[in-house]
Amino acid sequence: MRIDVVTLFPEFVRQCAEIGVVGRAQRRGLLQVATWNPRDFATDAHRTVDGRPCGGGPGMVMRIEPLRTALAAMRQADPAPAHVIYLSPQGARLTQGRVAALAGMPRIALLCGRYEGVDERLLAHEVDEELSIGDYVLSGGELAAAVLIDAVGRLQEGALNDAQSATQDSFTDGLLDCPHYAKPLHDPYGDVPAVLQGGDHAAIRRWRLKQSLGRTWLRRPDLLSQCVLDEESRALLDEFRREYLASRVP
Ligand code: 4FV
Repeated sequence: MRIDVVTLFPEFVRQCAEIGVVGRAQRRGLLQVATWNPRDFATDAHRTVDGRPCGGGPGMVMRIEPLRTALAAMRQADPAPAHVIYLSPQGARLTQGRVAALAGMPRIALLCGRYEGVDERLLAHEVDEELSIGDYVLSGGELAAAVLIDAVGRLQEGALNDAQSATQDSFTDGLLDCPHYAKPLHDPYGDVPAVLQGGDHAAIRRWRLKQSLGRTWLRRPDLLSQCVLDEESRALLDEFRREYLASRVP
């Protein structure tokens, strides 16, 4: 997969994509991240990329021309069509489902805003999709782009040493993840649950599913309402709820 990033801070984005699983995915040739700095495509002496907002108001706005030229250069560099994404609070919320869909594309391009944002005409003519990583305001789209590169990069076939870990991710089945433990089995902070020490993999699978269901019910009931639970899951959730409510009776 190829990811092109249009950003005023290319070194930051490249560094984010060189660490951990994503960095390894790049070294394994599973992922290629390229950056394009609009300032390199500004034609005036001061290499201006921003302008005062038309109609007045605070801050600055990213101008059309350097971005249009940078996007044209990006397309020129590789014939593969790019699905262009603008990261902004006005976008649809990024979900694991959308991440999985994007991870299957051969090429995406991420447009990182700065200042108050980007001239709307550029967005209307060049952007296929607008995505938000959350309802808060960042000083730039680079962190959101790094989030997307990481989420998509780790799903590239062969990126995770144990492909299974992607299938057992949070949200993959719409539920929050179960608790995780490592040795020591006994510690002042508590013991590892006995079921995880018993080697009964069927019981371990049920325990983990029950914990995921219970946590989702407690912490993200909005997610649970979007899930279609099978008979086993309904029974395990009922079991969790009964035990939880019983544990809270003084
Ligand atoms: C953002 C978000 C975000 C808005 C103005 C960049 C900033 C500045 N991007 N999810 N939340 N972007 O806050 O994606 O240009």
